[in-house]
Amino acid sequence: MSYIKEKFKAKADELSAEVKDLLKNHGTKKIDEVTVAQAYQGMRGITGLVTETSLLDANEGIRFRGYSIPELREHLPKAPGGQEPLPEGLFYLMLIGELPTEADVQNLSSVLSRRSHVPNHVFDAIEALPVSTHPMTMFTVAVMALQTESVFAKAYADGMSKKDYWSYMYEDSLNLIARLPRIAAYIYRRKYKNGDHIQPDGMLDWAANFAHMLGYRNEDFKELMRLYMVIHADHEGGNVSAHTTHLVGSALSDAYLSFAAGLNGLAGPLHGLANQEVIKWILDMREELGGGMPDKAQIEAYVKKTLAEGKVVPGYGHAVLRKTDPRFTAQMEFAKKHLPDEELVRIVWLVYETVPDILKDLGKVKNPWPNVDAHSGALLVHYGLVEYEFYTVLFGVSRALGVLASLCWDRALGLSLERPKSVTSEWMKLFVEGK
Ligand code: CMX
Repeated sequence: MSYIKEKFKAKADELSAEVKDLLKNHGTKKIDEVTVAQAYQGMRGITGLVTETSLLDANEGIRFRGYSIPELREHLPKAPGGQEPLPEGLFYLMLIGELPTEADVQNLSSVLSRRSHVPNHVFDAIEALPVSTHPMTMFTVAVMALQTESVFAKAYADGMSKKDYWSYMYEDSLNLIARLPRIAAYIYRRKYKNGDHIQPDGMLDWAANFAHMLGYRNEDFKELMRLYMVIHADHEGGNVSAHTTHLVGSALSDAYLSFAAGLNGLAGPLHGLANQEVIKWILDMREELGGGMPDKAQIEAYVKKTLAEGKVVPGYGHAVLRKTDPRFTAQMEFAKKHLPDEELVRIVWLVYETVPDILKDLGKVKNPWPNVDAHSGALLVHYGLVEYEFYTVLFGVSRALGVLASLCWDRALGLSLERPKSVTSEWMKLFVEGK
């Protein structure tokens, strides 16, 4: 067994014993109550899930095992000559619960590189779809095609013991993370670059190799991919992609089935697809205003028009956050350092100065501040990745790190099949009448 796997097992055994105690001694303690509104309105604010990898504070934003995004940018190992954290390091942190050393990260990078082979039938499955298919659909189909490689599913069919679930889930998770950049890059090159594919470079780290296979050689773009893969990886357990992966995994579906389900949630416009919606919205605005840099009054008028048409302003608002998303701020800092004069970036910043006040004035929007999706498109366009329909695939590759680390924990802790109770509106009416 690899030392990282051994370390995970030791940590999991320790926490499993503590959870057993918690359940034995405090299992009946209430941690929350549920209102009628919460049952109808997306279960907002109900504490009802356990996720080890990260925790979201409404004002401070996300913390991965206690570390904020600025802290991760400072403490996680970097590529030689680089300044952004390596996503392999974040995966290690989420899985093990401790900051990795440089050697841990290098080790994980080479483990992923060794496991990255994608069987041909996966590419055939992608090729079977029309080129016009949305890249997220191609991505999910490819992950489903890769399910043939699940060692968890095979071991389950062969009759594995409950105590081994974690081990096979760990193997599947690493294998899947290792293969995703190749699959995503294949989809990109097939759809937008006439099928002119680029072979992986085993000397590069996971994110830099992804940038390379997409066709971007620029060192700053590799840095952007490292940062992008870190900040999109996890956002505690209740968001649609994480919750779906966890829910489907609770049926003992393997990592491929569970992650593909999570990706389908990420593909929704209120979740991950918002990153393509934002840049589309900005480009449409610029075109409608005749091109060039709009001024604040023009942006204000365009935002009001969007709202009057009954649409949301993409990239703004959040179900849990109540302040500017630190993932937005991290991208803003990257842009200030690397591309401060990029017009699209300056538009993003001017939108940031304009939108919150308008949303506040509506009186119903709980969070008028930008989320992670408000900034990413402008950075990607700058480096030439203009095909915005592809952006949610990038989000998905990153999200795998968090949801698959969580899935390993789910099986290691022996979490149960998820099955909350639902009621009908008839039941609700009788309940409020006290019947
Ligand atoms: N523009 C316009 N109206 C908005 C809004 C926005 N950006 N954000 C919220 N509102 C509206 C809601 O549509 C809702 O209106 P109704 O009462 O008429 O239905 C009202 O304000 C209250 O909503 P809320 O409680 O503030 O927000 P929710 O928790 O229901 O929804 C979210 C959160 C993210 C879906 C919502 O803010 C939104 O639609 N934002 C735009 C899409 C987006 O950027 N999504 C990406 C989120 C991050 C991610 O997951 O990737």
